[in-house]
Formats: sequence, C-alpha cells, structure tokens
Amino acid sequence: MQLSACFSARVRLWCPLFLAFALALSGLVASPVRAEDGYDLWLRYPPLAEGARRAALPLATRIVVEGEDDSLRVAGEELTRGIGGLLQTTPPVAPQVSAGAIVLGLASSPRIEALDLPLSDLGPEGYLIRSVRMEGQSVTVIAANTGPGVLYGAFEWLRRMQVGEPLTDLDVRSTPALRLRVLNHWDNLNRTVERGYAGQSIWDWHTLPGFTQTRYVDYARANASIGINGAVLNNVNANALSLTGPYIAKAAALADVFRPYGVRVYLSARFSAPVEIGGLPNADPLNPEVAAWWRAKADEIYAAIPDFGGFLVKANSEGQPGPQDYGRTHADGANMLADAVAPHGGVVMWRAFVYSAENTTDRARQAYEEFVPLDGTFRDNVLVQVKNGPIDFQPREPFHPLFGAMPRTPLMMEFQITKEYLGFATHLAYLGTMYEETLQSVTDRPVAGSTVADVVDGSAEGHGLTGMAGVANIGSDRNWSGSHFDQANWYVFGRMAWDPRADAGPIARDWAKRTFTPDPEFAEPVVEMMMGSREAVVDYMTPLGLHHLMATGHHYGPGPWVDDLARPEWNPAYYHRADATGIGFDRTASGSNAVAQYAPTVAARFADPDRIDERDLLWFHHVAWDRPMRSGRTLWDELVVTYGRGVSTVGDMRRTWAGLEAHVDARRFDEVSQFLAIQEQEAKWWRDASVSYFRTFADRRLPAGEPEPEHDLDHYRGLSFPFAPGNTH
Ligand code: BDP
Repeated sequence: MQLSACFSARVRLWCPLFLAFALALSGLVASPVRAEDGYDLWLRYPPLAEGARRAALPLATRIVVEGEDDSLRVAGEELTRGIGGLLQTTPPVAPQVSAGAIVLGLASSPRIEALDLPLSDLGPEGYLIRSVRMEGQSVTVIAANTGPGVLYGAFEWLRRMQVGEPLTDLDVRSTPALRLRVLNHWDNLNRTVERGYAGQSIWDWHTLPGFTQTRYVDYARANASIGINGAVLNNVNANALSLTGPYIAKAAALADVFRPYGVRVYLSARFSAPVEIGGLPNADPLNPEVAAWWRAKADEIYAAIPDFGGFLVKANSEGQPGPQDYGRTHADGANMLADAVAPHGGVVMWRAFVYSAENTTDRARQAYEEFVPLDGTFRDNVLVQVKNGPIDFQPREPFHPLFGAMPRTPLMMEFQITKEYLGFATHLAYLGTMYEETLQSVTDRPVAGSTVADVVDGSAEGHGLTGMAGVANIGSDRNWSGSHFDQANWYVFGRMAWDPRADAGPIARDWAKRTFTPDPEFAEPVVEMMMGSREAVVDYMTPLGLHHLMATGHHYGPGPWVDDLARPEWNPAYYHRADATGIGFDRTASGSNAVAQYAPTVAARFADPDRIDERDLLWFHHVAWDRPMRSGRTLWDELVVTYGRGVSTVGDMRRTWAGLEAHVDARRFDEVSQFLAIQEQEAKWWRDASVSYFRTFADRRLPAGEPEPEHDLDHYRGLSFPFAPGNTH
C-alpha cells in the first residue's frame, strides 16, 4: 500500500493502523515491547531500574573528550549511546568540566597531565578510571596512553553501570596480560565459513571496498568492548587470491572501519602464493626470488594498511603447502615471512597444528616432535600458535605438551570459539570453563608450578610478544553467533585474552546480566547452567578421556564405528581402540608414550591410572572394562552412567530455562528453548549410539536403571547427513 493511498476515502478505515505500523517500524513511536533479536550482543543499554537510574544520573552529567583522536571520539559516542539508553538522558559533549562529568583523555593532554595520575606503566592499551577533583569539580576520569586504552576504559565504565557495580569512588586500573588478542575467521572468499554455524561470512567481499556495512562497525565495537585487538580475516586454509591487489583493497577498507576501535587486520597467507599469484616456479623459502616476492607483497599490503598486523600461516598440515615441500623447516618458512613484515613492525603467527599423512606416529605426538627441535631458531617477530590440546579442539583435551617445552619461542594459545566438535550452535556449551581449565593447567615447565597461562603471557619465559587466538563463531546471522548463548563464548574469549588468569564464572555472570537482565533471579540460575554446560557435552559425547568420535567430515553426531578412512588418524576407531579387553588409547610407555612429552612430574601423574584424573583416563590408558573406578563402579558401568549424566544435565538445563520465561523477551526465550530441545534429543542420540556400539566390545549388561538405547546399532550407523553445516571442503 502506498502512503498516498491513505488519503483516498476508500481505504480510510485501514489507514490509522497502517500509519501506526509504519511509524513503529521507522522508530518514531516507541513500541510497547522491546523486540530483541540478539544483534545488540552484550552492548544492550535498556533503561536501568528507577533507583539505580536516579543514583547514576549525577555521575554522568556530561562527556568531556580531551583531544582529537578517533578512538576517543568513538569512546564518547559509546558513552552517549550507553548513557542515553541506561539513564534515558543525553549528556552534552562539551569541553568545560562540571560536577559529574566523565572526562576521557590521553596521558599527553595537559588537563590529564595536571592530575598527575599514575599512567606511565599502563602500557599502550591499559586504562585508569578514577573519581577525582578536576578544576574544583568531582568528575570521573578515564585515561590511558592511547586512544584504544581510553575506549577500553569507557567500555569498562559502561559494563559497571550495566551490571550494577558501584560508580563512585572509583580507582580502577587494568592492563591486558597479552599483546595480541585476535580472532581467527575461517572465512572463505565465497562467503562460506569453515566450521561456521552462524550463516555466511560477515565479510561481503563482493561489495567491499566500495560498501562498508554498519555491521562492520558493530563488529569492531563488540571486539573493543572485550579487548580484542586483531582479526585474521580469512581461512587458514587460505586462498592465495586474498593477497592480490583487489583483495588487499577490500581488507584495507575493513581496516579503516576497525582502526578507531583498536582492531588490526591480519591475513592468512597461503605459502604457495608466489607460485599461484606471483608466477614464480616455486615457493621455496630459501629461494631469494621467493623471499623478494614476499617482501614486495608485504610492502604492497602496508602501503594500503599501514597498521597491518601480519600473517597467520597453516603450513604442511592437512594438505596445505609449506616449506617442507622443499625440504625446509617450519622455521625457514616462518622466518622468511617474518623478514618480509619486520620492517613494518608486523608479526607472523605460525601454526603448530601439524600432522602428516606419511607419519605413523601417534598424532598427539607429532607437533611436539616437529617443533621442539626448532626452539630458538625463529625470528623475534614469530609466534608459534598452538591449539589448546594435542589433537584438535575436542570437548576435553589435556593441555598441549608444547606449552612450556619451547622456552625460547613465544607460544600463542589457539582456542576454538566456534563449536566444531561441541555440537555446533544448537548445543549450549559455555566454553569459559574449558579455557579456564587449559590456562590454569600446571605444566611444571619451565619451572615447577608454572601454568599454561604463565607460558602464554610470557611471564614464565620472559617473552614480551604474547598472544591468544580464538577461531571465531561469527557469521551473517542476525544474532552473530548462530545462537544467543554462543555469544558468551566470543565474550569470554576476549575477557580471558585480556586476563588469562580470570575465572569463567564471574565472566559468565557479567555476560548474562549484560545480555539479558541484571536481575539475580535470572542471572544466578543461568550462570549455574552455563558453568555445567560444557561438562555435559563431554559427558554425552566423549566421557572419561575419549576423543574424536564424531562422524566423518562435518563432525556432526556420533561415528565411533568409523574405521575405513584413508588415513588412520581420521578414524574414530584409531582414538578409542575398543576391543574385547577394554577401551582407550595407551599413550604410556607401553603404548605411544606421548605422555613422555610432558614435564616428568606431570607425565608421572598422567601415566599412572591410579593418580590421573579420571576425566583424562582413556586419553592416556587402555583400560579393562571391569577396572574399578573411584565411584566403585566398573569402567563399563561408569561409562554408561556418565553418558546418561550428560543427557540428564541437558534435561535440567531445559527445566532451568523454562522457569526463566518471565525474565526474557519472547523471541530470545523461544529460540533458546528450541535449541535446548534439539540438544536434548541429540545428547540422547550420542548416548544411545555410543552405548550401542561400545557394548559390542564390552559384552556386558547396562547398569541397573540405565535405559536401553532407543534403536539398534544399525540404525545409528545408517544415519547420514550430507548437508550438515560447517564443512567447506
Ligand atoms: C580442524 C578442522 C579443519 C581445520 C583444522 C585447522 O576440522 O576444518 O582446517 O582444524 O585447524 O579442527 O587447521
């Protein structure tokens, strides 16, 4: 219907309705129900409860921005937006200081200098928030040495207001423990996303660089709000075209959008690019022509993106090209690229996720064997990027033995945020507990008591170049991450990259309050549900140290029976090794001896079935079905009971969520409810299929009270999902 039609008598009756609808859509009149679709993430600024609002109003009377700086400008904009929503008022942005002003400033600005605040040891990204007297007035100062530092401080001030923490008598200082806090997007140029469950790639390469969506700004805002300062735009299984002129221009357009938010752009580099797009006969890193090609390429990129971060490289892994194609080492390859970016201040993040088709060694051992001998041979601007565990982003893995074993090389942590092996977006699994478990693991290397966090933050080995990468779960879906609760994994990744010693619980609470409501009647049960959620997935998919039992390719659903794939280590049967005597992978001295790659104290614990935490038992041991467990049950009974516990925990999660309807807007409530229902069905599928399969070896009854699987094994083996998402090969 055309608006002009409203003026004709024939449709007069319908017009008031139509106009109201049109006005509501255009935002001119307030809608009685605040529709929520998850787009705002944790940066929602709904009005505070009246008491809190009144108390906060005198603390946000105006915004003073001290200095010309794009990051300061966007910090001011974010405060305006946040205060506008939370306090329902628009504070003026003005240069004069008055009571209740929020003063944003750089250490170098005269007004901030005059306060003589302790800013010098905040580094480039730390911030200070303090309630002070300035020019005779009580104000809140948010100060830092750089614009992004101030922006981080502004977000922290808003966080406090959102969750109801005090805003008076502030004296807050925070500096990031890690230098590189980077998302790895496994996004392809055709907008598919490897292991992505949130729609298409958010990068619309086709319309870049001419068109930059506001979503790119909101992406950068979200990252800045949790301290993420880098984004690798393209898949580690890289296409060389991303290094050609047109794609550099597209990346540059994104870099321009991200810059005020302190987010730098990086690219995954395909090692064979000199051949594919450079016309050279080979990509041998010791060939001077190849090195010159990369230097020229780096110069070209830096001309377009002066603050380009550097390259991420997956080489000689899963069929990707690399220096070993020419008989060279990972260090030869990494150093050649490092020399190309070094004049511009760039870094190379060289992945240690390698395993080879020809190598029959236990896959869990291979990265250590390849990389430890190279310790000390990498250039200063190289980080070796190591996945949290030695296999591949499983629901649970012991920490990677490389942590602590390469003291002369900065090791960067690589976590997965997207949930390839954790049920995709439909399964609610808060990964904060997994990140915490890995980071707080004791390596006892380089010194007794060292933890993974001590290695990653450089303190144990004296490295200044440090970092953490997270494989992003972001896509074109309206809610960014495919599910509302998966936003929490992006959030906790950023927070733990800032502070790898942080605990997962308080971060979950913060997220729940900001994303839904600060009401503890909502937040407390939700936090409890989140905190147990990843363990539930471990229980119903891979209990007691089992791993890599997912179906082939897409990794959707159970496939423990698969044993006919070309490479042994692609087969679940390779990992569980079930037979008539028992189950599990013997990685002790009587087996692959992967355990020897850990510090002797840690190895001794892992190697002893009586001392190891039972959650890791079958990772390291082949165990008899009747072995008594700490519960008093046999291993077989314990296995079945643990699968069942996973399923029943999901049932509890559904009930918890169902009881929270009054606190959540209808759309998000319903979407989460539907996903939890899918999760419960799939948890049961995992349990039933796994129990049906493993009982063919165990040849034992189910423990009393444990239900028979719904179908026979052939049913589960016959299920096929050729179009399950996430697999782009
Ligand atoms: C595995 C994924 C695969 C990735 C690979 C990697 O299945 O798609 O390419 O990791 O990290 O988890 O390179």
